[in-house]
Amino acid sequence: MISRIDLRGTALPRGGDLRDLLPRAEFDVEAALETVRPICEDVRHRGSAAVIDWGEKLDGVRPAALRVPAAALTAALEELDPAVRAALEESVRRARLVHREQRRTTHTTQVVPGGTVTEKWVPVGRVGLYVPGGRSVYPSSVVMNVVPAQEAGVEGVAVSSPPQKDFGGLPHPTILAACALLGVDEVYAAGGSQAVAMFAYGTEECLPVDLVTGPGNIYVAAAKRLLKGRIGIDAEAGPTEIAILADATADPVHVAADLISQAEHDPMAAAVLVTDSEELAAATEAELAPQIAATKHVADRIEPALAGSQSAIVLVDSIEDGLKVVDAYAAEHLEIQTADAAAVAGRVRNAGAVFVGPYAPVSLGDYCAGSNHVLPTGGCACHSSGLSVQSFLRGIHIVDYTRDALAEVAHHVVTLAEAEDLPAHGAAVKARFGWKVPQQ
Ligand code: HSO
Ligand code: ZN
Repeated sequence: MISRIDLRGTALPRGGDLRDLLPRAEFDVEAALETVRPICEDVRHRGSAAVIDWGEKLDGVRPAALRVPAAALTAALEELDPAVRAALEESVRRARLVHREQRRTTHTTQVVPGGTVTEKWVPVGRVGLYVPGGRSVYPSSVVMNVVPAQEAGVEGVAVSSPPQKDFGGLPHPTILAACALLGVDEVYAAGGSQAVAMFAYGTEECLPVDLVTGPGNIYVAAAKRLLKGRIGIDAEAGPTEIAILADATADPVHVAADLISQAEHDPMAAAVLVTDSEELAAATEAELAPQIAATKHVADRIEPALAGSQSAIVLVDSIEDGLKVVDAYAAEHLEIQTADAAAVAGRVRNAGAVFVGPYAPVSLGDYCAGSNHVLPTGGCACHSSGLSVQSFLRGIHIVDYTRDALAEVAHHVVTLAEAEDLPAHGAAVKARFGWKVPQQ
């Protein structure tokens, strides 16, 4: 069911040419722009009423209220299964350990005596965190968005998740419980592009935010693209993907299980095994069928995901070549299941997150490793990072120079200004020294 791509026996092409040989999901955000544009415009003009109307139309339920009442949040936490609560608490505890260490400290560089540049890290004022609630409901994504925002010191944290038919038009109760657990009391029953527009433009009930983060479907990604600039965004998350770089020492039972685990998200999800071992490829193929037969979500997600052109077993001549392939692919999640996995992992340059060795499956990272699971997809890992405290901070340079320190460098500023044909720039310096360039 999963196809093979055989790259053995030839020199691998470089860069983009290699990437073109590899499987990848189609995720045409551009095409979805036309769908979301009128929705975003409607929210801009009609505010909360438009968000509610679009919720009714697209999520099939009219939210009773856009802002989730405090009592519903408290009730959801009280009614949460104690085992789920304990697991979420452990997930939060571990995520806080990791994200707390990502905080940046203010640093002052003395460039010259009397001339300093201080980089001050300031949290974004207000953020809107989007938590999907369509095919699946992910309270873990509440943790992965809220924890870095809180650790960064963001004061205004708002969460939005689609209204659910089965829960009277409120977001799913485990989403509400996770928000309550994390102390987030501003939660909206809005999904899709209307939620992103609500955050961007603000409505009667929701003040506009500065930054929107979180995964979502193609309409969420399209709304982020449309409204980027007015708001900051983290990334346009596409379907999830797992790549596994494995050699003959890998256990095919683990490899198959891990491929299936991410295929479980979405029929568009990508599962890619890169291996130099024909035996492992064959054993993994043999493992897939019985493992798939024993799980859920088979016909609607796992089978189409694995059979789709976005998934494959890629055969390479060596792990060395495998490294080139996984770097070209730049997976959201990359597992290294080889002999000396740590050394191989240390050489990876492009991946959202790397999982090392036999006991670090992606599912650990999805929930309880302490790492973040909001990661760059679609090859964006070659230029972007996953969500972190840094995503919620801005570094502001504070430039503080005395008269003497400015005088020392003034001639260089004037020279560069003249070289750029911007004499008024130079004049702004000369004005401070009787309209002359200070003598060195
Ligand atoms: N693997 C998904 C995150 C997730 N998995 C949530 C389970 N729940 C994208 O990183
Ligand atoms: Zn997952």
